[in-house]
Amino acid sequence: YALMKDLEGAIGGGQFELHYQPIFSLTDDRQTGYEALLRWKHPERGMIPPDHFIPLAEECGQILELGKWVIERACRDAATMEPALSVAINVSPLQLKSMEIVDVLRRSLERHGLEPKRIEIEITETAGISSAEVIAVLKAMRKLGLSISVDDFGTGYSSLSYLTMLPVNKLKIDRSFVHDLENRHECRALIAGIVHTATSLNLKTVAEGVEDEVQLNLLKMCGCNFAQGYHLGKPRPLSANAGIRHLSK
Ligand code: G
Ligand code: G
Ligand code: MN
Ligand code: NA
Repeated sequence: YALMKDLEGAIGGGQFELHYQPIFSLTDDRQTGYEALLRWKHPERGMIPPDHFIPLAEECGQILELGKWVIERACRDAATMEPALSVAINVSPLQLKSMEIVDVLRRSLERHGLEPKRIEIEITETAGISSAEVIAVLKAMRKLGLSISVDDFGTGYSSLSYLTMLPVNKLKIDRSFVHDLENRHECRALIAGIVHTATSLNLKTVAEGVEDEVQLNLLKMCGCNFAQGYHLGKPRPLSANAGIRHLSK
């Protein structure tokens, strides 16, 4: 695996960057923050998407180093944004196995004078998610004042019992459900069900992958709280994002 070898020098070589995709409140159409999305600018192969290199980084253990870089850079960038905006950081399940990530987060927040509520942590539903180690790490993050979201909700782990054990704040509804919202009655029922479940558990919902106005309006009808997607804003480098945006009516 040539790519796996290239990963080793890529952090030091400044080959990674974060792009930011805006997230909006569906209650008042105001932007509430961004999701930070990692990009690898490979010197020979050009832009490599995270779906390709995150699994490699997880396999060779580099994900811990890379994950620290992402946290530090996202906090640095968040400190330059409007104080009303928060930044959501994706973390690999492997980063949640040790308390070290909590220290990394605490130090980055302090270094950049950032209020903890400005940072959200996105975790994915995986088999190990309700292990004692992971629960302890997530609780420590919450104690720091960070918010926790479950990414790709509805596609992963089959048992929902973890929701009663994990200290989470938000569910991010996977874009596959949003994609079929217009054509498939079942998807609308599913999203309404997720929103209902979230509300009963005192959680907020974020819809991902919103690609048109029809989807946006259906999501509002379902009572979804937040949304992101190409229709609302594509992931862009920090320099391209300025100020708080509103959805134009
Ligand atoms: O950026 P893109 O839309 O291609 O993202 C593809 C996948 O890569 C998503 O599932 C996203 O959660 C994941 N991803 C993006 N940035 C990061 C990151 O910084 N860390 C981890 N662990 N995953 C990321
Ligand atoms: O799994 P996660 O939610 O972290 O994945 C985010 C991924 O979704 C990124 O790769 C991002 O580029 C992609 N994405 C963001 N908005 C849209 C959208 O409207 N449509 C599609 N197909 N992908 C999107
Ligand atoms: Mn995500
Ligand atoms: Na997702």
